[in-house]
Amino acid sequence: MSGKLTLLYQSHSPYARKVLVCAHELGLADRLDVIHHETSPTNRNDAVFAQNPLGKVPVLLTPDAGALFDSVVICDYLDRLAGQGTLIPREGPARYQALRLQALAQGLCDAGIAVRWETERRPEVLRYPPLAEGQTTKLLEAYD
Ligand SMILES: N[C@@H](CCC(=O)N[C@@H](CS)C(=O)NCC(=O)O)C(=O)O
Repeated sequence: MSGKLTLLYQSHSPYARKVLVCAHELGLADRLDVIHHETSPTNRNDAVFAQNPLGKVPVLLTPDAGALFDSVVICDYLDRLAGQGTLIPREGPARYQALRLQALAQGLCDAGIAVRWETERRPEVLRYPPLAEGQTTKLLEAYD
């Protein structure tokens, strides 16, 4: 499949970075137009919402499959585009090992962002320290 691929991206998004690493690992990075978009639940980005009703990046605009989100779907698309099942094996236990690792990475991203909201982004009076501690525990367990 040829044609342009546009990645709606945010440099501080671990999910968007994961997609870019995936593209580099698969030798597809040259095919991507990477466009930075600031977006957050408290900073609506209409251009992102136009492609993803969740208002989140990453989104990959493809010629054959429309606007793809989220990062798990995009990585699967890129892996198939590269042709070999290089990062996500097609069959057997190796497939589930890769998907489990990806789920762990997703969970690390989710917990990391939750910690950041509870420690930096949310106004101090609205923070709930036990939530930050619980999410930090998940990070530590997952990295171990
Ligand atoms: N599960 C999604 C998570 C994407 C996500 O949460 N992206 C954040 C940036 S780190 C975002 O765009 N947030 C904007 C919002 O929640 O409104 C994925 O794997 O792509």
